[in-house]
Amino acid sequence: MTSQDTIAAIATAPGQGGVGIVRISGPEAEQVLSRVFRPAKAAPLVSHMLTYGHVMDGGETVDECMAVLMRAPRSYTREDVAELQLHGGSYLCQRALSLCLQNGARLAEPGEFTRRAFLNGRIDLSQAEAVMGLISARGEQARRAALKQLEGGASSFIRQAAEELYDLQAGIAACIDFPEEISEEEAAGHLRPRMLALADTLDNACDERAARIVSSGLSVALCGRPNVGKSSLLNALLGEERAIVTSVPGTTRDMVTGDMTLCGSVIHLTDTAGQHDTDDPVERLGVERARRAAAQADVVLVVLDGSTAPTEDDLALLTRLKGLNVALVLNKADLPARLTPDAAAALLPGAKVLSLSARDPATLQPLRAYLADQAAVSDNLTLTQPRHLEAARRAASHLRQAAEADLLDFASIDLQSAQAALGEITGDQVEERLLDRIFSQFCVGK
Ligand SMILES: Nc1nc2c(ncn2[C@@H]2O[C@H](COP(=O)(O)OP(=O)(O)OP(=O)(O)O)[C@@H](O)[C@H]2O)c(=O)[nH]1
Ligand SMILES: [Mg+2]
Repeated sequence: MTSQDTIAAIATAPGQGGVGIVRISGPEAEQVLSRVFRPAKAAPLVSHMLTYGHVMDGGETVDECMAVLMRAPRSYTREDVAELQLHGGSYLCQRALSLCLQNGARLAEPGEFTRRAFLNGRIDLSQAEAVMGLISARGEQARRAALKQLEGGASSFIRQAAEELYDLQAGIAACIDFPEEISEEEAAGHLRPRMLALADTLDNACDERAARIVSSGLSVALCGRPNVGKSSLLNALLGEERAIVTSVPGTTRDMVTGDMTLCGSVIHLTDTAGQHDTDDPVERLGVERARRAAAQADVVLVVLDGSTAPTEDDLALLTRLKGLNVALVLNKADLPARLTPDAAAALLPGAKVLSLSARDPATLQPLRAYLADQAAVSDNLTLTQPRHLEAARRAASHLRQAAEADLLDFASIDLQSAQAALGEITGDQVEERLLDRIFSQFCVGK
């Protein structure tokens, strides 16, 4: 696979739409376009200008369309790029694509246009990944983070760190090459604090929780003993009858999930089976799943029935959840209270207590505000992709090893490893296999 060949793919999503776009990129893009597109007025195409005409299969008109040619290097891939803007039907797009393939292009791999943009130096690897981040963003928070990355936020941070690393490596090389000018102790005394400071800077940029929330949303588990109103609360938050609600304890056996967006953040809700001591084998499986969901959640909402006194099952559950990020939801506030917010707060000191009724949507606002607050992450987040965090942590760990090395020779090897880890983020040092893995996650046509 080389950029010597010309690739084509449908760039718009499958299904019917106002327009459907077939994109072509490579040295033959203009020729392929000229073979399948006939402009309404016979005149040469002007780069970056839309031209009205028809897609032709020999003498047969296939569709009326607009075409645009974007000559290199002012294009997405930095190659010649041509696009056909057709009527947005799946069959039409397929037919136009087939024509391009019969006329000199080959079908693009997933992400191949963006891969070419990266290989041709228009964007670095972290920016290429941000393109997919933007496409898959489900809320404002993810969109903002991906755009920042696309604009080079992560790249410039990593490049600055890489510059400091080069300086450190140069310092060590000077000491090894000119031992009479600077002693090893002197150099180490001077360079080690800088290695540790850089390791701290990298570690501080790695906020795994925030990064996970940006990419997958805040995961929230609704837990509690049977019949307290967990499923009712899920439905009330989602505004739809997602889970079955009955007055029979043990109604929910499996997990029921649903997503909502609050202040631009995606909140991933999981309703779980009521947790209590039971011999019923099906319920027990449900309870096990509920416990797993709680352990994996960013926030556990323990639902309590405010119209009854706390039971053994409530207390056992609160004990089991110690150490997790728990908030107490006192449900059924429309009924006479048997458990006050103060009494609930005493059950789990320090936990947030929210009183509401799943039957009255107007009472849910404080819970929504609480969840939005839990999902909020700093706008200054630099690294948000798990792959970048892992590489930055690895670089920091090599820097710490370098700072501890007895001999500068060894430190130098650790610094090279740190440099390689940072290079994986921007794609300066990257194996073909890693590129294959990253771009295979892209959609075809991007
Ligand atoms: N009065 C009142 N009843 C409620 C409220 N929320 C839920 N209920 C009732 O409580 C009963 C149990 O509700 P569910 O939502 O099924 O409870 P659950 O916690 O999911 O129960 P399991 O699935 O069995 O664990 C149903 O009869 C609901 O209508 C509320 O805020 N006020
Ligand atoms: Mg339920």
